[in-house]
Amino acid sequence: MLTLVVGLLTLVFGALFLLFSLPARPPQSSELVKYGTGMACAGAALLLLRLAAFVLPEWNARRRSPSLRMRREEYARHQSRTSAPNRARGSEGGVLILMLILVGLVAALLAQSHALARARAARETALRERTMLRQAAIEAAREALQRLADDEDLGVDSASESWAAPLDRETPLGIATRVRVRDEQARFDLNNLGVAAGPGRRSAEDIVMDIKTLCGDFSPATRVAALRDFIDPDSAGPREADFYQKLNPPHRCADRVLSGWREAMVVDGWDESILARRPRERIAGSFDAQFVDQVALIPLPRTRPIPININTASRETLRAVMGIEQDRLVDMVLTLREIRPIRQLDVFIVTASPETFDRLRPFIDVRSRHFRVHARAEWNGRRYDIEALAVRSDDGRVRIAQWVEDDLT
Ligand SMILES: [Ca+2]
Ligand SMILES: [Ca+2]
Repeated sequence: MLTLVVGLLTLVFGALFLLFSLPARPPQSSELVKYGTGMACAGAALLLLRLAAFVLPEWNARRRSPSLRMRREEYARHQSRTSAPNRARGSEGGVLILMLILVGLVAALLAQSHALARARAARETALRERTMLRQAAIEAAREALQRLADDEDLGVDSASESWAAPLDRETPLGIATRVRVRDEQARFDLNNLGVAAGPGRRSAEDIVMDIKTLCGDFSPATRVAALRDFIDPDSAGPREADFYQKLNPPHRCADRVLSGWREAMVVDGWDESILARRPRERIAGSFDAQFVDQVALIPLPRTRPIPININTASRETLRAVMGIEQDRLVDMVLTLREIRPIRQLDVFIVTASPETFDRLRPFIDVRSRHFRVHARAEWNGRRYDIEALAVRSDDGRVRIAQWVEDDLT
């Protein structure tokens, strides 16, 4: 009886496994087929064994000897009259409990295997989608970098050039990609604070103070000096290594160019609020510029300042770099570049004095070498972002100076 029940159950569960394997996907289905085939074979073997060991010999014996059959029947009747019912019931109860335990075990095994396979399939799907999104974002970024390299006029750069146009696409797989290329030299690079001003030249510190003033901060000197000390390689100043070592907890003074905004937030007097956009209506007039729109952080060491591009910089950045008092010069630049991008800096010598031109020369240019590429791929509510800092040399070759990937899924 036991072999019959166990054999039948194993066979049935083997068949169930095989049935489950039909709608399942490759890694899951092959495992289910493996389990199912094994169990079905074991069940069938058990039933065959029972057939060969008990059923066939009994059937043969009965067929050959009618007297034996009669004796068996008489014995069975006798057993049923005496203690047999109790024993049979006990044996049937044992088989039933065993059967239930077996059913439970197999069901648990089946459920666990199913859950594991589903979790694995979900992980694999997520990984596949992430790879697809990443590939699409890389492809989009690569196309933007190629457009930068293909710039036909490397002598001048303006916001109307093809590399500056937004690039929105959809891949054949339905992944939406968008790329934006930002001229990093349209803004003033705060890392210029690490370069000492030459004689007769405007200092980066004065420029950053003018930016802060245009943004409504009328007492920026201490904060700007702290940022300068943090970036410049020397240790002469009020906010150098000794100041940061005395803090609790102490931290290091960078004394080099900053690689990102997080580093700038360590500087005494600087925090996230400096990068937050202020409501325009709070300060009316010409002091409502947004600091975050005027500045950049190009994480490259330098011996000379990285200039702004006067063809792409905003009015506020132009005012800060040339000096708040240089409105005439700023207006002239804005008027000239409306007509066509400014190709030569000679125009400054005509409008401003040679001294003014000399003072500003390290901070102004008509072309750009540093670009920030933002590529995003989106599909099915998942997002993948790539941000790259591209540096274009004078011969048009583009190299990646910084590459950051952000999986926003
Ligand atoms: Ca160009
Ligand atoms: Ca320093």
